[in-house]
Order: sequence, then structure tokens, then C-alpha cells
Amino acid sequence: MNKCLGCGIVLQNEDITKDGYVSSDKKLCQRCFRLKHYNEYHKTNKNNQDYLKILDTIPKNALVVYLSSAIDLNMDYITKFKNVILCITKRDLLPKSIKDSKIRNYIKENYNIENIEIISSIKNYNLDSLYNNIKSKNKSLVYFVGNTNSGKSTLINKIIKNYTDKEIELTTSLYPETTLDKIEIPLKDFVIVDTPGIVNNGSLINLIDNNLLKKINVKKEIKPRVYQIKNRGSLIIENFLRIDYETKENSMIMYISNSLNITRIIKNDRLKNMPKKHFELNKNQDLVIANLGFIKFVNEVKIDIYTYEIVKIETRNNFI
Ligand SMILES: Nc1nc2c(ncn2[C@@H]2O[C@H](COP(=O)(O)OP(=O)(O)OP(=O)(O)O)[C@@H](O)[C@H]2O)c(=O)[nH]1
Ligand SMILES: [Mg+2]
Repeated sequence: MNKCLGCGIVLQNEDITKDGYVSSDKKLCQRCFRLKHYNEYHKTNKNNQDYLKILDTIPKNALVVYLSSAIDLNMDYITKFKNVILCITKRDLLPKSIKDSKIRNYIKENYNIENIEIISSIKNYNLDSLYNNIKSKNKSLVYFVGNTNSGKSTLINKIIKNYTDKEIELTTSLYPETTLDKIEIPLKDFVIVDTPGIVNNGSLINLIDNNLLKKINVKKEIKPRVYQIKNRGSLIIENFLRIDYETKENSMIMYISNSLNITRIIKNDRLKNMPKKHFELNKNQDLVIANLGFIKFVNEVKIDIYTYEIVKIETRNNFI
């Protein structure tokens, strides 16, 4: 059975509309080829159930490197695994002024996880530390697991480039569901296994078009946008999310992609026809919006968010 070298899907040349299609004896499926060379994205026929099944096949004694983007710190499935290194990815997207030790302590206190690496694959930051950590566990199988887009395949490509003489390049992209099946890569000391990312059911990325997908994707260090707010008011992010606030006096700091337009609105009912969710935040809490980013508040505030029904929004203690 031939598998695509980019995404792991079983290759076939019978149905052009199905995953894994190749026209000749190529090693990359058509979807990966188009994505790689033309940045052209096609949705897959696979779904979250398929991906979760793969996670269930991970042997108990394997090491799991669980990746979570520094922007959303999503670790929904981490408790499934026993031997875990939590790898906070995309460190370069958070402001440099925040110390790693602060991020580490925050995670220890709020998520009760001990073995943490904070890395950036793009900047080659802390990859030696992660690699040595993996090696020190002496496991023959090392699975890379985490949400879609958390940076698994990008990290594996970097590890292969930095520490081996292999020439393998897994497909990576800013779009969700890039890796479609397990990919095993034998190295000298252990086998690395890439897995398809879990798709957060409560995520915007299931609903929006490719243009907006590009915009919500944070590409470089976030420049936080600060709003001094008082009494009642409203803000709108692009055309998909409205925030109504009620507070005495507050600072509201947005950590979302700087490509997204945020506008203050007055006496305007835009987006009020979308489903509403209500939140009451204490002092020093964040509102985390899945796959978008987070909003830090300094003081108490009441919030109504109008957006797509499924978008998962949670509160947490201030991360920064
Ligand atoms: N800024 C920044 N972006 C990164 C980093 N690592 C990965 N990315 C970007 O994040 C996006 C997703 O990367 P992938 O490696 O495809 O993510 P994945 O976890 O393999 O995604 P799936 O295969 O869908 O599960 C790409 O646009 C990468 O360029 C990083 O360290 N810093
Ligand atoms: Mg991948």
C-alpha cells in the first residue's frame, strides 16, 4: 500500500474527487501537490472521528509529544496519554517581553503539567532542548499529537533537518487538516510518528472561507491591541464576531491576528442576529476564542459575544 509522503493518505488513482488521488506513479497526492506548489487548498473527505481513532491506536508505552499553540493553549486530549512532553509551539507569536518561565509557571499552576518545552520551529528556538528531552525518555516510538495547525509537521520537518541526514518534507499549511493519516519516520534512535491534527469542534475554522482563514491565522508576533473601555460599548471583528461589554472601567487587550479589522461601533445592531453567549469575568481574566486568540481584561466585565453557535469560548486566568 503506497502512502503519500506529504500527508500519509493511502494513494489511489481511481477517483479524482477522493483523498489520495494521484495521476501517475508520483509519491505526493494531488492535494499535497497543489497545496505545496500552488497554495491551493481542498477540503478532505476525512473527519474528526477518523483522527480520534488514530489516537486510540497509540501504544501505551509510546512517548507522546503533545503540541499546543501558544495562542490558545488547547490541550483537550492530553489526559489520554501517560508519557507526555507538552510542547508549546509558535513561541515567536507571543510578545518577546513575556518570559518563558512565566509561561511555564502558568501552565504548571493552571494545567498541572510538569514536562513542558516552549519552542518555535520557525525560529529554531529550544529545539535542542526538546530533542534531548525526547531522547532522554529512551522510547522507540514517539508520536506527535495535537490540534490541527498546532505545528506538528513543521516541527518534525525541522527535527529531521537539524538532527538527521534524511531528506523528507511533510506537507504543512496554514489551513486545517493538512496531515490526513499516520506517517512513520524511522530515525536512528526512535521512530517519529506524525498524526492528523484534532479538529476542535468549536472552531471557527470549520465555518469560514479560505480568505478569512488566512486572515485569522497569526503569522508573526502579535502586537496586542489595547482598548480603554468604560460603561457599555461594542466592537466588531471583521464580519463574524461582535463583542458587547459592560464594565466600570477596564483595559481590554486583544491578542488576535493583526490582519483582522477591529472596529468600535456605536448604536448599531450589526451581527446582533447571530447567536449570543454571555460571560461574566472577574478581575484578571481572559476570554479565549477557539482558533482566533484571546482577549485579556484587567477588571470585572460582563460580555455578550455574538458569533456562530459552535464557536467555543472559554474564560481563564490572565495568561499574560
Ligand atoms: N509563527 C510560527 N508558525 C508556525 C510554527 N510552526 C508551525 N507554524 C505554522 O503553522 C501552520 C500549521 O503548521 P503544520 O505543521 O501544518 O501544522 P500541523 O499541526 O501539522 O497541522 P495538521 O496536519 O492539520 O494537523 C503553518 O502555517 C506553519 O507555517 C512556529 O513555530 N511559528
Ligand atoms: Mg500536519
